[in-house]
Amino acid sequence: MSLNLKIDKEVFEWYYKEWRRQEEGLELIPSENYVSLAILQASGSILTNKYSEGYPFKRYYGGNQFVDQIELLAIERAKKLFNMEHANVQPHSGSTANMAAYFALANFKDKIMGLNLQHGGHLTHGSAVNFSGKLYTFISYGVDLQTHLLDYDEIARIADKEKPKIIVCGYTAYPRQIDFAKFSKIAKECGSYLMVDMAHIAGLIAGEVHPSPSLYADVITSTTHKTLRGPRGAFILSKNQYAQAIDKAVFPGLQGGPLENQIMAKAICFYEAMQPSFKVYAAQIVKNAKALAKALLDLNYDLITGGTDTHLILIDLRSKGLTGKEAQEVLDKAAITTNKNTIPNDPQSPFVTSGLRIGTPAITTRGMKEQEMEQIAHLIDQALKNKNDLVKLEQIKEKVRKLTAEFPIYPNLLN
Ligand code: DSN
Repeated sequence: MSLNLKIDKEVFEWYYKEWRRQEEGLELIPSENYVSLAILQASGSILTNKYSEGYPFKRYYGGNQFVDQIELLAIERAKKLFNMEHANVQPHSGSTANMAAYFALANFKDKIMGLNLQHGGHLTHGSAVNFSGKLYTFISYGVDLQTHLLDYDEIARIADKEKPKIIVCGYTAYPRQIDFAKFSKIAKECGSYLMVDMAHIAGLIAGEVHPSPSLYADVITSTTHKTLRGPRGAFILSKNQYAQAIDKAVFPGLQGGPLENQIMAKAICFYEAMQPSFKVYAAQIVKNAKALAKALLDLNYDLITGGTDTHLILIDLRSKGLTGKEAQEVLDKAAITTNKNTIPNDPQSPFVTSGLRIGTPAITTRGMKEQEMEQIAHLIDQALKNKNDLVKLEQIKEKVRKLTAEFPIYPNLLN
């Protein structure tokens, strides 16, 4: 693979640098991960050559007899892994998956309820600048401003008043478990569909360290590339009664040809997530996140909700006199990759923010454990305390390089 990539020298030069960045840096963005070599190869496989508009055995192109079998494997594995009746594995992204779910369950302008973006919701959960906020009437719920936890009584009160067509739960910056049974009760009482966007926690659910929404959700959407450690892409699960509407919404409603190379990689991702070793991985993600949270608390960092039950930690930087943007930029200089994030009722703009979102899926894939989490908390702290000292930041980067060298990911990829 590497030799052929070298044919385009300009691209290869940047690709080489990106490989080194991934290999030598600490990846703490909670929505990123490192896929297996099998998944990497499936993504770059000959299936990228094939047009397969339609669904297995109902295609608009010939020559799909083998691709059909691969897509079917992905579908069957997704259903089994998450214990749902129907799966559509074609969505290219989480946003498309959410769009398809809305298309299937609601009409334009209908009311949909989702968590406020500033409190940890996603752009597609009703942001005014996103299709969701433009096409539907979104009603936001927030977290409790003291505890930063979901307030189920308040959510029930809003749902009862607004009677939304869909209630969406599942978030991008919420560090605690979600009580799907409570959401289901609220949705049932006001005649709403319950949609769970489990993108962030899909791997934790597959690994049985977060409760599953399968008994409660009408529709579940997810990406494959976060804690689930699969290729970039998405899928939708549902009860059988919504299968046809979901499939129609994805194709021909929103997409044309599915990316069968990515679908093959999704099939492998689901296979990997069914192995006993994945349960060990998922459990370690949470153990690492708890250890990292504790080490940060010991260093006097304020954490939203005071800690984590998941893969994700949201640091409130206000007491440190830093914005999220500053912290992200300083840590980048030390080869520690994080992302700025709003905190509930953030006084800063979404581009600046007062929060920093970090997580453990990628470093856990590298094999790091609790002991390394303590080291990482100190590296973060040292970097932030020396934000203007380029020599110090370079020294911290060297420490990061030494640490990551002990836990290689794709050491021979470009040989
Ligand atoms: N952009 C994703 C995240 O980083 O959480 C959500 O889609």
